[in-house]
Amino acid sequence: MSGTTAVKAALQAQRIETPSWGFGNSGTRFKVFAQQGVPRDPFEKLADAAQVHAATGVAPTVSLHIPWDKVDDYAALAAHAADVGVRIGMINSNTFQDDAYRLGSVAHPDAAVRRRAVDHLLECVDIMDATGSDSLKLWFADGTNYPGQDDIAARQDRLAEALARVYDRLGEGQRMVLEYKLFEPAFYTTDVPDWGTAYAHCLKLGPKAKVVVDTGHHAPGTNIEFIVAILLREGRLGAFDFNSRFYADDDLMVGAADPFQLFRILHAVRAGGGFDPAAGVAFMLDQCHNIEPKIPAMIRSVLNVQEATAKALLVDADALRTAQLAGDVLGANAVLMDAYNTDVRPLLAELREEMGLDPNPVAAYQAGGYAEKIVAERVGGTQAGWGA
Ligand code: LRH
Ligand code: MN
Ligand code: MN
Repeated sequence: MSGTTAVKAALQAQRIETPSWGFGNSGTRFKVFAQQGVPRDPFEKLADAAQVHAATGVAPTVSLHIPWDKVDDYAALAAHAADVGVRIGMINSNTFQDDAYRLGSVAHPDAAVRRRAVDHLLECVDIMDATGSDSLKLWFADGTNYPGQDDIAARQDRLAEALARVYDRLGEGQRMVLEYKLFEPAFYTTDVPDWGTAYAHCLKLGPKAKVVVDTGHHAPGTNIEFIVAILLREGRLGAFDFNSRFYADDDLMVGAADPFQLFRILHAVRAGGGFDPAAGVAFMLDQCHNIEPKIPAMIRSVLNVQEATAKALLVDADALRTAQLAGDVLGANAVLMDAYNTDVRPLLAELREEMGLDPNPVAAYQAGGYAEKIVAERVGGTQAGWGA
């Protein structure tokens, strides 16, 4: 295989998962701007996600968030997904929006609240069974706001106990991925604030527990590619939640704030063998589009990941190794920058034509008439998440 053929094959094999909540209305705590034509239920969210897949050819799965995507019949939801041309991806749990969780969920000091949270997580595994999803994504808003509010280590014990209960419930071919976040909504301590804490819990649980790297969940200046390299080396990188980070957890289009960082992260993925499907790394978007139209923004995000992936795949690995081993600092850096500075859009356009797709997915979507159709048909779309 020529170099270009191999790069195209890897790009065609990459899968980028879209989040159901990214298709609903979204905003900040100051204002949610309603848009016309947004989905009114999970079925319509899947239909919108199918548009992203139809335009890009690489987004065949959709993450659900429970209870935002609660339905009576999950098998029917999975069947609908298949009908419109997608599949159910990860099941995201939600232990942060009930009044009961004021002091936390699985790390709450009251055993009754912890039980309620664990019951929800077990219900999410039932939903995995019903939809054919293979992954449970766990993010906990648990933490404290004030020094002395609770015992830091005791909260870790409670968290570990809950995780073990859910881990034991996982069936054949199912796994859990644990997401960390530095702060928010808790401001003093967060119970899973960083990759080290997530990794320590996963290590104790067993091989079906992996870490999720949400690119918006770090302190400014954190070297995310280093984290990626370490987790891949340990076989514990489960997934990415991609989004941009201008200031904190912005959840805007991936690659918008810092496309070079996205390239560096994906270069670390490639260097660690993370593009090999056997590595089991899921590439997901975790975004909410506040002011821009949802479906084209999601398509743009998929393209941003693809473009950064293409650049990472174009890094001349042999030349890089030679320069590294020779201690050629500038030469090694130049190999990386040559790949980053390559315009990969013609290559991706060519690949899409080979896949029978329009070379310009955003334009193809806009010309297709779907946006006008949903504006005409849908009245009263739902909010992405909080308050839905
Ligand atoms: C938390 C988070 C997590 C949630 C999603 C809606 O900030 O990144 O992944 O499930 O946002
Ligand atoms: Mn996330
Ligand atoms: Mn987040």
